[in-house]
Amino acid sequence: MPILRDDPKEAEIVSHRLMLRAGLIRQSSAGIYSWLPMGFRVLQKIEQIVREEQDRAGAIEMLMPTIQSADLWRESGRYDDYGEEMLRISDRHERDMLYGPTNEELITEIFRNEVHSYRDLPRNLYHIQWKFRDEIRPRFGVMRGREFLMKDAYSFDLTAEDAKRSYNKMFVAYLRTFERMGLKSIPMAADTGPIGGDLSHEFIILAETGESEVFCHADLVELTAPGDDVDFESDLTAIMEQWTSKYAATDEKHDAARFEKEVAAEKRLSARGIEVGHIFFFGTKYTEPMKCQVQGKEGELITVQCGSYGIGVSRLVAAIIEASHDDAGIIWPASVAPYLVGLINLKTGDAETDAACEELYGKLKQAGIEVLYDDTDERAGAKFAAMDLIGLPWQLIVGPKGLKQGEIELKDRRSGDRESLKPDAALQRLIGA
Ligand code: 5CA
Repeated sequence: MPILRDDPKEAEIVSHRLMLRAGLIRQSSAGIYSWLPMGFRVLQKIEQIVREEQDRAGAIEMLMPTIQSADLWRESGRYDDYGEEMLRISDRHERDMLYGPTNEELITEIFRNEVHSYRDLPRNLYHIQWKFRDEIRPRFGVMRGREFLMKDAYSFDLTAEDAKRSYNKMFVAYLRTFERMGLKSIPMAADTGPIGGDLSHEFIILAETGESEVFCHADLVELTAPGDDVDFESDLTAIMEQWTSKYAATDEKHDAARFEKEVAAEKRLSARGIEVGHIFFFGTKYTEPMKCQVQGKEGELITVQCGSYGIGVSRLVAAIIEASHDDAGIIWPASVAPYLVGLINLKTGDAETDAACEELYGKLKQAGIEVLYDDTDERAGAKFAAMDLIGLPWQLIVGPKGLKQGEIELKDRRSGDRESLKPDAALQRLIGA
């Protein structure tokens, strides 16, 4: 947990600064990072929320490799189109390979080889895997990296109408996913770029440091995501209507005249945002050239209708920090915090304090609560600063003075409120948190 006292010079935005200072990441080369233990824990928490919501929506997890064969990309026509962002590699036999920037071709190949009947559709397959894009300007740490972790899902349907249903499921799953991480995401009509198709939404977190310029109706900020009782097999059009009938567009799709006509002046929100997810419906863009077909009821051949759905898993670590921090450091929402509690021993080496801490540590672990124990020899001030910087939701502060009264302190990182409690009462509070 290498903590930096001073702001690193290379970091331009607060999340990058705090990720370096709190010891979450270290740069290995431009736009490529190592995840240190604390950062890795957060990355895994985020990944798990993404996984649970994909599974809930009916998508099935798998894993595809990072290295792909260029031949597949020649089939779809994207090998030349993708340009310099693609990292091209040749192996010892001088075969052209590449580090995957996305997986439409590879999943389409798997699908066409393994699935032959209409009975196997619809199907949505996803993986959580590292991607590489040789960005011209990697910047802001993991916000725009060259190597980054993405969840990408791919849906396969018989008709465009069915495909729209698959699209809606992912749309709703995304609203829930980001809300569980304490983020307010707004879906916005978006450009499709090199992925293609004509129906697409970006999921945007409003933040001053965001790279995208966005325009939307202010009421969208007030909406809450569907609850965990949402039935993904039911008709989701009412939810879609609620979230897409009001104006919301990214810079590339923005139409100033329409914005002014559809949105009253006091409701016009123009802001900056971070793109944490992007979903696409592109029909047969890949299945047509790659001849991915299944047999229909009458034995006829049907070209499969597809969409793809991405979430920037590593980018989310930075996005959450942009949305949740103060002058002292990060404030993790409990759902993604590396640990729920930080236990601070104010006088390491003092037998009574050590014993009280050890006992609390044991009981917390036994109750299944993730706890980080600071038993270093640092002075109290440094321990408080470090604990605030790394931003665990709760702090338990144990020192000889309090113990004389039989009490310890419980601090809420977000509000800063501190309360003196008997150790057992503090434990109960955390078990209920
Ligand atoms: N194949 C589609 C969907 S699976 C796709 O690749 N979409 S994407 O290009 O929009 O990327 C999906 C998500 O990955 C983005 O919304 C963004 O959150 C994240 N992302 C894209 N590029 C980067 C990058 N350079 N650094 C960090 N995250 C990125």
